Amino acid sequence: MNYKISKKEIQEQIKDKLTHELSVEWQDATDEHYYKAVALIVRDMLVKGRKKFKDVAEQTDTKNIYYLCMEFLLGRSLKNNLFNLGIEDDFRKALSDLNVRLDNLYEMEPDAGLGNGGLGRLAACFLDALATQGYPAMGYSLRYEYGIFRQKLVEGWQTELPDFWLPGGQVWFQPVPTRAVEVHFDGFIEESWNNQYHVVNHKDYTKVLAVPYDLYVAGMDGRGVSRLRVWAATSAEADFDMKLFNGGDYLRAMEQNAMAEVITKVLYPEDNHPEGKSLRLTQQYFLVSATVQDIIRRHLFRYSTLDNLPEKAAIHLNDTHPVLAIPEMMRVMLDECGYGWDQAWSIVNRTVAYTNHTVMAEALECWGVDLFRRRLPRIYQIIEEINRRFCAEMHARGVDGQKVGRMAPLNDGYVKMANLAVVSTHSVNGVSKLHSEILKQTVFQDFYTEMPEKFRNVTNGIAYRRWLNQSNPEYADLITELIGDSYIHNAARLDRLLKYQDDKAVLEKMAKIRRHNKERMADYILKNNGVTIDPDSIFDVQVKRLHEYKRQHLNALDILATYQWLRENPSADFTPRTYIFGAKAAPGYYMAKQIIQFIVNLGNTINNDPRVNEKMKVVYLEDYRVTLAELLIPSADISQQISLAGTEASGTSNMKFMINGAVTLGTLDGANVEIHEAVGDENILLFGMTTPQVEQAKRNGYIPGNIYQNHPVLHQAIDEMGRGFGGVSFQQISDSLRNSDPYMVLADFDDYVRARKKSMELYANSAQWYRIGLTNTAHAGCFSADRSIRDYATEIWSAEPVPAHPKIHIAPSQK
Ligand code: 26Q
Repeated sequence: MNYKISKKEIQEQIKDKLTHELSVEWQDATDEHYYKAVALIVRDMLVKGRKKFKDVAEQTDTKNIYYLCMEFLLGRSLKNNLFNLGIEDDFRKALSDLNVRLDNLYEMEPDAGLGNGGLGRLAACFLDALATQGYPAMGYSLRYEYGIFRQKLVEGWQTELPDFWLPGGQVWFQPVPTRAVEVHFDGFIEESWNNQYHVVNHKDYTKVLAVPYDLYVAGMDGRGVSRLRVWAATSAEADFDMKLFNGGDYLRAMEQNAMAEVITKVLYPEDNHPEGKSLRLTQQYFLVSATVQDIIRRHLFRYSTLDNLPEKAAIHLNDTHPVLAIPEMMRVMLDECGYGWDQAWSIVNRTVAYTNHTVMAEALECWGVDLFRRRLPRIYQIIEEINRRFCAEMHARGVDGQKVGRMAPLNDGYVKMANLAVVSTHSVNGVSKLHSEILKQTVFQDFYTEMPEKFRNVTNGIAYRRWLNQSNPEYADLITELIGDSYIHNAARLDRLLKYQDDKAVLEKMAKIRRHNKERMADYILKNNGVTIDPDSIFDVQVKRLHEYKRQHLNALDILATYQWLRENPSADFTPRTYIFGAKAAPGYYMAKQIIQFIVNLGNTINNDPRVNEKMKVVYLEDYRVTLAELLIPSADISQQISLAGTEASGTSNMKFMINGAVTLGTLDGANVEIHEAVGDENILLFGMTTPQVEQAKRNGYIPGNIYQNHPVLHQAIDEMGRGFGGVSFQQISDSLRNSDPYMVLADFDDYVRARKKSMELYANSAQWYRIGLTNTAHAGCFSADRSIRDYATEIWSAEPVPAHPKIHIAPSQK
């Protein structure tokens, strides 16, 4: 597909959009107007590109991929689309003639923060890769009016502000009211028999209307375009409302509206910690019911039967959050399409696959049966039948009763979402090699013994064109200068960098670029934190959601111990270091919020202590989000990936840092294991227990108090933590470390300190440091989302991309 557009065309289009859609003349328009005008032009191009792509997909009868996820953490769209379509320079020049700077327009765009962290960002990266690889794909999600909250730190304490992103963000979304569908809740089920047909009647239900909004994501070179369809909830009772209005019952009419609209009002900000809230269940069913109806409508329109659904469509469940798609598909096939159970079940099973993103038992979703049955009576009945048949089959196979209970979708008064997912899908995968192995040995062990053929691994990947080319353009240019630009399509080619490992000139250029990126970051920090940092210091970065298992407090504890030591030895030899944190905590996660405040207050103390503050600085970045990650990651020297082994499913920022040439300081957890395999011992700083060692230590009876008693450095640090900083005591964190230390911070402490010291030695020799960095970039190719998507396509979806198609000129003026 060719998206070439002349400067003159761009300028005409912009003026046209400004006048006709934004009601402002170009001479009077602000950057915000220009941003919206450009976004609308790009959107038009994408809509046309998608149409062409869809036409080719249909002509070639290519399988469709449907990716269901409660979260898509998109960040900004404008730069990504201009870059992928290869028209960024054209727009830059056209705007410059109008005295407008494209880079200023980028800043006008709010992040679409429709996700919490890793899982939602992965979904966004996959849309890019699906398009680039040429798979016709749709993501399905919800149009939250408020995305992930904006974090404000008040005296170190996290407070949450609403993220009303729609005013600047909605230009990317095209409403499609003709495709709205109804979703039904509550009520009761009436069953009867009519000529041997089982008739199911859902009575007295509450109707909610799901209205789709579509956003398009261009793949590299615009070969393919992915569509993300998000559903907004609104009252389905328009005429009923009118009756109420006319009858004077204004308030009741408004109330009904508000009740419907609350469903897609806000993203739940808890990750890895589900709570059984009724509204969350409502959101989940709302997503899957609208989505399943949409998929089935599309399929029937084209094929007039669902018999061939598994050949023509793959439906992917990103975690258990959309798992109710399974009973919903069964409902539509049984109650509305006249299928019998066995045939419907076979179709569903062969169409749907599931990815797990967590190993922690407490993060597995389950719903109390009472709530579930009341809200979703028909879906509950279907789950009961799935459960009955599954248990019968297992009993018939001679499986032990207790084991059947552990695997059952319904057990102990709960709907077990992960069990429902494994029972009902043809494929279950983890997101890194280690994680996929752990799944088979722990949470899904029973299933693995009964149905080993379902289990796979697909290691996560990143949209590296965003994370390398767009966010670190100078480094990307250097790479292109050295090895050409084929790596932009084929990340594996990055390995051609290896031959420059010992090229002093190249390593010096790399150092210069890093230094430049660090200066940019230092400017941001001065402006936002009021802290001056030294761009020559080591930038040691830990950014991710705040969770005890991710062990930000291990990092902080070492900073405190280092501070104590430097305070006593102010003239000691110490390479200056800037410790950078960024993390949001779930609003109700009290311990996590205390850890944030501990880091902030400790940082203030250190930054203001003249004995040490030439050597160490601690910066807590407020409101860490996609756009801030894009600024920060290219400036990092060290990537902290320090979760307790066996707890982080994969991690994906580890891959983003790596491709930008940072050195991983991490445990053998998640995808760090594969990063280590890729780069070798010399190019990573590993520390800490391995997963089997963690298990062994737990079996031996881990007693953190013993370590505390016998370790003067830790003892002193934990005691000072308890006494507090900035007038706040952090007794609860210090008590937890001494008494239970569930994530074994104390056990891994010494080795962490050792690895961090080693990083200082390596950094001292610049050529050595950048040699490691370049080697990391060279081996990062296997962590591209393109590769992940090809793995999904071949191993799970049995899907082929659309064949390369003829180049077709589309210009926005050719309407
Ligand atoms: C569930 C029910 C109710 C409310 C919230 C949730 C919920 C929401 C988000 C549960 C979990 C999440 C997000 C999980 C997540 O981001 N997991 C991360 O997924 C990444 C992509 O695979 C991995 O790299 C990370 O290791 C994993 O932690």
